[in-house]
Amino acid sequence: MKKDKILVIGACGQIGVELTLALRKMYGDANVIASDLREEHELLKGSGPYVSLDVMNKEMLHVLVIRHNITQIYLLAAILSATGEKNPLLAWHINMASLLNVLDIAKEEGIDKVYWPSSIAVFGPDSPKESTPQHTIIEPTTIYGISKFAGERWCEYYHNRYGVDVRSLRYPGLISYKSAPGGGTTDYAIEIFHEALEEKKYTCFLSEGTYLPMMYMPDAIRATIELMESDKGKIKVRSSYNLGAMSFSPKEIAAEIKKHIPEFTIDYAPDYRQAIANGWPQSMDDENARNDWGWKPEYYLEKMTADMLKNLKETVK
Ligand code: NAD
Ligand code: AKB
Repeated sequence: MKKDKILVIGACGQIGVELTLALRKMYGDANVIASDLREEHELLKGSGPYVSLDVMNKEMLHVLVIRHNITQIYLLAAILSATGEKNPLLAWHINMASLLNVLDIAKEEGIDKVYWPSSIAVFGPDSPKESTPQHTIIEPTTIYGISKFAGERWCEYYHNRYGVDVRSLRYPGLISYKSAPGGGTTDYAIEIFHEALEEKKYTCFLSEGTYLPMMYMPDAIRATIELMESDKGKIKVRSSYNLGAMSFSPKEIAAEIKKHIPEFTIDYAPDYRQAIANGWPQSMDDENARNDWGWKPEYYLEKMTADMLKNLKETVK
């Protein structure tokens, strides 16, 4: 078992639950402290220590880090794209202050490693849409994307200026069955499975031809851990790595689900999230991640759909 003490902030969210459980397997239950504003998630209960924490409270966070001799911090608390557009100033405030609190404490306390996710949302309408490169025009138009891009610059700055070993991935839309998504534009790709099983029909808030980069949660958890476990010298990108797996449209995922549930139907009623999706890439070029630390996805549309339906059916039973 590895000797480290890890703090996961935002542990009750879509990624946090699964990442915390994966880290507990690797580092030992007692060595991974889950924390969140919300009540402890059902799947985390009994699996290890849980602390109620508002990451905006820097003093409290600092005390927690010192008291538990924390050596690694995973910061997952954030306001996502769709929710962010409803209250842009709040989204900016939370997304930036949470990161700066963590980076600054990491610098002060000599934390070994920090993980903070960015997103495909850093790209904007003028970025290339297909196989969007690591380095290209980055002019995000959502407050979420703007905060992620600024966050990337801060990560690189803290690494270059203070030597903080902070690592980051630009996740695509993440698809999972264990924990619910938290207010994103890509959430349709999770809702569609629940509605297909429960109602046999789904009204999608994006139009049928909206292609977006997506990833199945097991791949995202593995990518995160592989990045964090890589030798320092292999990490050449200190802002955030492009990360890719699959790209599909609502029409394509509906057709894939129909192979398993023939009576399933879909219709479309695009709302304000369509404009957000229109500004994002359709697929990602993740060559840097592949070359630097060996990234390779395992799930594409067909395999992910079969696995989602199998697991959701078991959960509903
Ligand atoms: P989520 O909304 O599901 O979870 C975030 C968690 O943070 C929630 O449990 C929430 O209660 C907690 N939180 C919010 N404010 C807090 C505060 N002040 N103090 C402590 N906890 C607080 O989000 P997620 O989908 O798990 O995303 C985690 C990270 O990954 C975010 O930075 C997000 O931008 C990024 N990301 C997610 C996706 C995706 O598809 N899920 C894609 C790209 C990037
Ligand atoms: C969102 O839709 O906001 C997230 C993301 C791609 O960052 N899923």
